[in-house]
Amino acid sequence: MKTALITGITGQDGSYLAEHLLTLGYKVYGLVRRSSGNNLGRVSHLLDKVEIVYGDLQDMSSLITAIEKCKPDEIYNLAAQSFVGSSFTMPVLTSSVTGLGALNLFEAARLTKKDARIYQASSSEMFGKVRETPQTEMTPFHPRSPYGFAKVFAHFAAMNYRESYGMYICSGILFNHESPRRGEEFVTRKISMGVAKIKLGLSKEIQLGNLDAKRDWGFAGDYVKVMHLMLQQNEPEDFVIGMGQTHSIKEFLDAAFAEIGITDWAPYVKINPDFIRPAEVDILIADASNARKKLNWVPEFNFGDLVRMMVKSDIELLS
Ligand code: NDP
Ligand code: GDR
Repeated sequence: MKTALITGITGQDGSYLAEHLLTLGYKVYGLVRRSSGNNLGRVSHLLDKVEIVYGDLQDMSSLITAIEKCKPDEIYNLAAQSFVGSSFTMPVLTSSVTGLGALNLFEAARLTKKDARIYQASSSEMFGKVRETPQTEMTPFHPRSPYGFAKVFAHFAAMNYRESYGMYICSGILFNHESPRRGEEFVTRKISMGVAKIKLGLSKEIQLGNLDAKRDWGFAGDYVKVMHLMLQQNEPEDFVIGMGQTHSIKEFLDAAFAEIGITDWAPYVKINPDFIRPAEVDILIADASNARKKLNWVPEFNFGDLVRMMVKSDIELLS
């Protein structure tokens, strides 16, 4: 039986990845940080199947202790301050957790379990002000937020630990992926939740920022499968993962409101300048042909399926 340690198990991806690895017969440990409230909501249904170890990416000794305890064959580093908007208000914390935190983990693994295979959650936000379209593994980075530059730091740290110490570390450069478990501050969930509230008469409007930005959106449940595949190759390699289709926020609104029979959503959407960022990533679109070819990765859910799933789930949740 293989053993995996997931940092960020309480997040969107962590919960889906834990389910996937349990299905594959893994012993799963999850690193959880201390909270004054309950941060185990997304994994509450798994608590009798996974083992929780307490620690924080900012505290290297807690990572060493966790790795010594779990002796993982595979480590999935999903923990991060992952919200781009908040990274502008908390740039130092974001850099410390999302950037230096990853380095703490690589160093802890090097010192205690150098042969563990490591997945690093890199991001399409590293492409930022894109130098070419679509983006591949070779596209240069130009991050546009503290979150973006923290992820670039972690990405290059991963590459250097691979090259300097021969460690098996892969970075998945994942484009946006969403689900009914997405945090409510992200635009897709904000819209699916807002549309559900409007449908149920609980709210009259959704307040948003820039509606012209375009993203390559997929389903998180599909994307966690590729994280596992990346760690099963003969040689470690970084991969771009996305659907290869881009849609604007306006198109997401079209599809989400269509689910409740509204074709003209303009009366329900207000622009609030508070949600406009100091710098924007205008358009992202992935060329994931390398992953499709080498990892045989085929996502099940398309953009329409995703929007439908999220709106339906929020209507059920609020009903
Ligand atoms: P979430 O924000 O849903 O989850 C983040 C996780 O990190 C949570 O479990 C959170 O714990 C944990 N965490 C935050 N700070 C710390 C810390 N200091 N120490 C330990 N754990 C911490 O993110 P997602 O699941 O959406 O994303 C997973 C990873 O993939 C992240 O690294 C993200 O940046 C990256 N990524 C995500 C993409 C996406 O579209 N979803 C695309 C590309 C990359 P708590 O529950 O206590 O807050
Ligand atoms: P993103 O996701 O920044 O791409 O990062 P988010 O959903 O926050 O924003 C996507 C786009 O929507 C625009 N937008 C708004 N965004 C939010 N959150 N709220 C709004 O009201 C709003 N109005 C318009 C944004 O300006 C942006 O252009 C996500 C995170 O999961 C990262 O961790 C991950 O690395 C990247 O995806 C890939």
